[in-house]
Amino acid sequence: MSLDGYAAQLPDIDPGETQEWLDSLDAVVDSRGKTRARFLLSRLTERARQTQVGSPAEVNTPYLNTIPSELQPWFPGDEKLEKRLRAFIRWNAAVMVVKANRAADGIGGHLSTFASSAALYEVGFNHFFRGKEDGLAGDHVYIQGHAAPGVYARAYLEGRLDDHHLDNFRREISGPGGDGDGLSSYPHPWLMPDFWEYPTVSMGLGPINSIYQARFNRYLHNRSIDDTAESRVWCFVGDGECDEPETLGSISLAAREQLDNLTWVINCNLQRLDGPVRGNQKIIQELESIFRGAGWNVIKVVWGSKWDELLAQDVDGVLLHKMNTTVDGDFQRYAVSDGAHIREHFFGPDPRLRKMVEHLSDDELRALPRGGHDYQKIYAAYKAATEQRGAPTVILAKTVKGWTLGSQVEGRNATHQIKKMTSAQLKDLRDRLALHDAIPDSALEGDDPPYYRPPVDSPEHQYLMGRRKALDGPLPSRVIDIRRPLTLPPDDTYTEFLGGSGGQSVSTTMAFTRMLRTLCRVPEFGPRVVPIIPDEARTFGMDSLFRELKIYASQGQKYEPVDHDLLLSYAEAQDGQILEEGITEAGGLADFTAAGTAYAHRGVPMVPFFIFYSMFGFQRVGDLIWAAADARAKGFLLGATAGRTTLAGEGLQHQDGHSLLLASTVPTCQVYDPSYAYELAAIIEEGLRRMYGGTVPEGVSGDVTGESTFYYLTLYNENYEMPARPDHVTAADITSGLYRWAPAPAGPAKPATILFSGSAQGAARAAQTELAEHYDVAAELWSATSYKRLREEALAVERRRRFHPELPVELAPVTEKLASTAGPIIAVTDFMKAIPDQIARFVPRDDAGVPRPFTSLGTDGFGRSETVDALRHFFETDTGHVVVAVLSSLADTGDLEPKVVIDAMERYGIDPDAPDPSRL
Ligand SMILES: Cc1ncc(C[n+]2csc(CCOP(=O)(O)OP(=O)(O)O)c2C)c(N)n1
Ligand SMILES: [Mg+2]
Repeated sequence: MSLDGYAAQLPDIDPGETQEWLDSLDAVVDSRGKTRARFLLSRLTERARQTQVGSPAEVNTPYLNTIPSELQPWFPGDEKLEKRLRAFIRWNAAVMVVKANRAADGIGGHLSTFASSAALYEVGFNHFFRGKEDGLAGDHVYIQGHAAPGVYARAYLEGRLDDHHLDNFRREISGPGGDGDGLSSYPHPWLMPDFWEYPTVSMGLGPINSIYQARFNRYLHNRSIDDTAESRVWCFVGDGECDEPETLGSISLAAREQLDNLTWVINCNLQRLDGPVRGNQKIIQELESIFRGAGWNVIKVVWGSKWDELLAQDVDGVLLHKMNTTVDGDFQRYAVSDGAHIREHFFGPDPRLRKMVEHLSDDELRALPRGGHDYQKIYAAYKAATEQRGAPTVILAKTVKGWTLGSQVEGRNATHQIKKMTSAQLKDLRDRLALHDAIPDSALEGDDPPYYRPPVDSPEHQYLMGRRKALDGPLPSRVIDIRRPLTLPPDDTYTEFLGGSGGQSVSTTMAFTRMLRTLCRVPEFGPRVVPIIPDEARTFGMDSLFRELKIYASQGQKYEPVDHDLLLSYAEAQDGQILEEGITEAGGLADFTAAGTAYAHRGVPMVPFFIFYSMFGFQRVGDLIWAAADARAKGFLLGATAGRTTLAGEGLQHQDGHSLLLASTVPTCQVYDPSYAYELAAIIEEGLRRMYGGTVPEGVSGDVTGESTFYYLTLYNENYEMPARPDHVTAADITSGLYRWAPAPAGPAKPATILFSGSAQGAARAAQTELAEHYDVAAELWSATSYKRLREEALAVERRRRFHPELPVELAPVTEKLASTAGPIIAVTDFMKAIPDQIARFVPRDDAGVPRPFTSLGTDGFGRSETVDALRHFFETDTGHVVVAVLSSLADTGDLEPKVVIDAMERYGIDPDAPDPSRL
């Protein structure tokens, strides 16, 4: 039994009256049946809503269209022309995929996703989606990745793409024309930077990004940075895609933030890649309850107009009952069945239903369309969505996967991956689309089916272009029009970090917090900084920023915070600057993407700094980071509490020794592991200039505002005195990835070179002293801020030499730098050995032409809960291990007696037979 706490706990002030109501209901159920009872109840709740009785929302409604036909608005378009345009687009989308696969077998492409959603997109393109030609940012439209052929087909009709582009679908490098002018398989701004804006093909990422984009638009508006009132965010989602946790994971935020600037269109074709999405249930009903429960406005578009007539006759509720009780697996079956089967199995069992469709032929029965193919129903839903206030809207549109592509494709379980069509199938498609005049039989006889584009002076073309002109130009279109330029901070902003911490012990995280505050205070530039913090500000010691910068809260702070009397109280404000996302790294990354692409998507460069637990960044939301790179996002990602041994006590799932490696896999990510505050300042200063400064170096992918790149920096929580920037060191030395930090001490005879990064600086420096004091070794110290950069530059040199043997020998920067050092090279890091190993191939050779010994000390293996000292000893990266590594290398080359190494191990308590930490 389920209890309603409300009715059970409040006193009944008139039990007699209550009983009368209950008796009436019982009487209706007995005499008129349950359908009638349900009908009356639903009328009562509707009335209660109208009179604002405040009855709780139901999570499900019957399996019907939300907007009844009598409330459908007049359709303002030219129905005939739109239908014809849809037919052209459908045709070209199919032909480009078919042709691509005839020309290059296995090149892939998708026919059936767009075939099911053509009307959903086209109603948007003809009536709703706003472009940018009025000088504003327009709408943000997230297109389902697999629907790309349909979007190319429309751009072709608009004259934005030509035959050779379509012929080069999925041939981005060579293509038949060999001009590299191909079309990317899916929406990739990186590869088609004038066209695509939102990379969506990794399922679930488009949906979550669209929510945070809508919220970020509100943030910009509330902070008086950009007027976003006219921009709507549209996101097209697959019904199968809803299984990804990212898709539904943040929908409550959209309702909580009252994002009525957000519309989702879920294409419920009931199928995903392998088969039905919910064969045994109904995906539309399931999604309805989830979205209603989360506070969204839900509009179901289930049935096409022809069903309205049948429903009007449904006095016994038998049709509704059948609709409600038929599962999706059966609906899919009906989509592939002939009229006789539908008559027999859907309408057949109940004589009242059978009678209802007596007047319809088998063909008419089969042609009863689903709502998602009915432009009038779609128009009504989109209009209602744009007029909705106070909540986001989701449109659940029922379609057939592969619609119009013929019986061998439509609704088949294999439909998602069908990419070939025979000439006969294409002929059927041509007939179905009534394109005989445009595509004659003769054109389909050979192996090269034609595209079709109506002439420029045709009514179709004029209409198509006229609609887009009225809606401010074509879409998707990635145009960078900087409407509000960014002024970079003056050079002296960073001076305070050059002098060191003056005897005080601080961490790089503390230094960064101070830097962030300084940057936020810079006039003009400051408001463009977007600090993003998941629920960890206190962990990072950044809670001091709450009061000064305030946490963004669209509705302000309606309560008095518990710590209101403290200097550092929890302060929320409508124009707050900090995005405090709670425990969602995915949400923080979606913020980062929205802010980091605002230069392109809104013409307003914004500078996100997203600081997270380094373990929960690339590892946890790596795919969102990959998509941010594809979207050409800019900004700074900061992995705090970095290092496998710098975070005491936390253990295996917290101690990060590999995010630098993961970060190095992202082509546009600049990866740095600084040890000192002045290094951090140099990297941030250079980063701002590279990303947001005016000119882009030749050969680098960028735009008018700077390079399309972003930074990943590690921040540690270990406190030590921040040294001043050594006099001989320039900012360029620091950002180059490697520079000599301290020369070898005078006196000792044997040379060695130690490279350190991040918090490993302590062990390296102590080792230098130990080596000089006890072992007659003079080690010089180098700070390695970015092994990724060193490796990339070395690879570029290697490649140049491979292809240009005629040029004089050129050394990689890292090789050249290390050539000025002597002795064995030992690199120590709080990350995996693979990080320094990135340069192992590029160490210089000695006078005899033999590569100098190179040893990486790092933290391979799972973390442990322990003290920092114990961890560093365990992972073999502490002072003693650095000393032993140097000595052992010297012994290897015969410069030292092995006994010295054994003595040193004893001195530093190293057990030569200790188990290997990377294997435990
Ligand atoms: C994260 C992720 N996993 C798997 C895929 C591979 N994939 C591409 S399309 C598809 C099925 C899509 O089904 P649905 O979301 O219902 O879209 P439809 O094509 O039916 O509109 C799958 C599994 C992907 N693109 N992204
Ligand atoms: Mg689907």
